[in-house]
Amino acid sequence: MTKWCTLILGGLLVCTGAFAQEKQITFSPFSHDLDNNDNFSPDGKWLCYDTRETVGGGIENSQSVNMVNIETGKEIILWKAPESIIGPKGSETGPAPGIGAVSFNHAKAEVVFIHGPMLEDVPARGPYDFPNRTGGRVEINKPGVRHWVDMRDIATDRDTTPGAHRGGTHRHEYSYNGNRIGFTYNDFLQKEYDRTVGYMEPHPDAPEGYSHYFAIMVPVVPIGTSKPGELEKAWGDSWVGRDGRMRAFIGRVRNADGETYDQSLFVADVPVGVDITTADAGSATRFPTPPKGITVRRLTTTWAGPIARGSLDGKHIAFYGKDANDKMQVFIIPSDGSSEAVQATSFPEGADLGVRWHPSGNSVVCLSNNRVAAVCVKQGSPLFGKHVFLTDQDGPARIKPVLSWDGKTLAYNKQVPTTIADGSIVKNYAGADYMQIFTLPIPDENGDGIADGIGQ
Ligand SMILES: [Ca+2]
Repeated sequence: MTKWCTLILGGLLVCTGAFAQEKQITFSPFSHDLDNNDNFSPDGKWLCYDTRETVGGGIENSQSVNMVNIETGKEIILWKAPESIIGPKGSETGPAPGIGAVSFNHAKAEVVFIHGPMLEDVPARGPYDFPNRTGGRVEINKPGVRHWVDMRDIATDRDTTPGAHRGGTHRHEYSYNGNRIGFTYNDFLQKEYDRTVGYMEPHPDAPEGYSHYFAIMVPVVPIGTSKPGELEKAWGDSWVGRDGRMRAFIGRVRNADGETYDQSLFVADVPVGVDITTADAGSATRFPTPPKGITVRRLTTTWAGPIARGSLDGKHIAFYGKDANDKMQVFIIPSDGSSEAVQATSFPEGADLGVRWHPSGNSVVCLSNNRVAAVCVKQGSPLFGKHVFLTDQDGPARIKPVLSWDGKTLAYNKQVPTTIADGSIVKNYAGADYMQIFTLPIPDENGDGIADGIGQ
């Protein structure tokens, strides 16, 4: 790779590669938020996103989930609620419904996303809130036809409907084979419990009108009541491997002293044959329990967070830990716990959120100091832990990176000036630039999943 070195003020010699040109994909006057999810369609031609931060803050004011063709720039609204209430979270009447955090199913032409209460349900359910949202699903060939994924049932005079939940599911993520959806969960009936991790499956016994049967995956105890080794909170979860058998997560766990806590990396094992209907859906006084056959393993004993990501081959988990200088870096650990975690990045400014695996399992992409980096994490390679920056560090923050399933294209968000037909620049509800989507080819001439320039 050609390298250019520039003498800048202060006498530092800065060497940068010849970066591939980043390409702006969206230009329309609203926000396009990738949310660092499974945003690429299986064929790599489309990116799904939500429109939060257009008319109000957060997912609660996102009015639609859309997709854009990365070659033509054509944008399609997949689902938009007929009516919305816009405003800050916390009022009695709104906001609602709140639609966002969308992900593609790799195995079927559909997307899944967070859906808060429809306006007609707000008087009974209340407005959008963490424990007041479920999954919506749209087939991409039938935009505007929304299916409900999971049932919410908050009755207190009887047991919760089997296969339903009593709160909120979010960060829905299909397993690669499409058989399961993992998610983070907040209970509404028993708020003494913190969030935990669950999964759902299409099932003939799923509640009527809903496609999936719900269960929690990770047992937790009420906040402040844990004994040593018990979990009070599970989050930051992601599938490891292709078939939904392992889910990595960050757990808040009570230490041996019975008083302090750790926050570490865990894995839940969910064998393919687990019968999800053996889960207890709970009641107003009984917290849901996982189906029989799920086990939870602790993988690390030092700080980990706020998210873990599993490799597609199921062999490794990438997560954030702290380096010797207390900076957040990306670490890699075998998913079977056969050896200790190894620090993969050593960025002076630390690694920022958004780590994603290359499908080869040989590298990850992450952010540091407003640059996107590709980092070799191939086991046994002399390049392990070495990186190449794919972008410079100029301009608005690059955030929420995602990789296509063939590993050839990177996409991410930047807030940039948006111009409309009369030449004027338009801003969002808060006077800020709209979020737009950019792509960048991953330079990898020999196709081994290790970006050109690493180690040079
Ligand atoms: Ca290569």
